[in-house]
Amino acid sequence: MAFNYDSYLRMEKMPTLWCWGCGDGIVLKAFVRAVDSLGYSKDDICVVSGIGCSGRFSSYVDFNTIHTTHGRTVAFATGVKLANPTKKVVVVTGDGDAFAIGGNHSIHGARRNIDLTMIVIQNFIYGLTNSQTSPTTPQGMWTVTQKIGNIDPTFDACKLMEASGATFVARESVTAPKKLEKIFKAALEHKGFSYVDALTNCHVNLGRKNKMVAAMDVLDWIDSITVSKKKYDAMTPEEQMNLLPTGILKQDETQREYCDAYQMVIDAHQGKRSKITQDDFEKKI
Ligand SMILES: Cc1ncc(C[n+]2csc(CCOP(=O)(O)OP(=O)(O)O)c2C)c(N)n1
Repeated sequence: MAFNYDSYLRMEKMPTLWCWGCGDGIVLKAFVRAVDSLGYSKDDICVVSGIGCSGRFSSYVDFNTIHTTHGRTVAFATGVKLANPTKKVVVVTGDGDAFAIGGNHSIHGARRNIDLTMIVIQNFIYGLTNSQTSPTTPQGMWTVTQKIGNIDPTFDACKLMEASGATFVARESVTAPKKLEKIFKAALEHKGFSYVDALTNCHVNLGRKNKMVAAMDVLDWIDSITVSKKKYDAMTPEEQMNLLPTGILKQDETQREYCDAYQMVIDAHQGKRSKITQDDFEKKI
């Protein structure tokens, strides 16, 4: 039987504002399928999104949702999670939202290892506002702010999140929706900060001016710059250049989660402990 998406969507908001052929819808479907197969109730989930095409995600899904200000998703989500530690709090954001204006929040969310799932809808451009350079726009590509070609060095969001302390980091493309769904499931099940780079096409605002007019052209380009982690790891550094590994890139279940750590602060305020010392961090709760 065909999967019934309607019960997870706000049908009154349909059709979406996403362009025809935009991969954001594939991300949404993979996410909904992941939630469904994990058996979470809709009320278990809170989706926090920012501003951008990606930001519309929270309008379309029928979970608890917050559509926040540009770049502040992780900050809002941190508050929601600390106040509701039993809920699955999911950030859905764009590459500009997450790593330009919101870069600082993303770093510190990962550093704290707070139990959020952060999904970046990675289209390599500011989509909604029509093609400004984002931190992940490849060098040499046309953007409306760098019309002779982007000179800014290309930015690997997964490496940043790994280095910042995220305990689950993964990347997958909308060209492999089943794999994307599987990665969303693993990210949602992970306790701690999980980061997923969901690569997708913006043929209208990135592709059109970069000789990739159709959605399929951008998807082919994404396929040409991605390779499974297994193959990537077997390559020489020269071969790895300009390629992005896909799959689960990091998974560490041993680190203390931030809501658990915060419980010590609550305990102190309730008179159940007098202080927090380094020893308290030697062992995982
Ligand atoms: C404080 C603030 N600065 C700038 C903007 C304008 N703005 C809205 S969306 C956006 C970029 C969105 O790009 P990205 O996060 O990559 O998301 P996409 O639209 O590609 O999904 C910008 C700069 C804003 N709304 N608020």
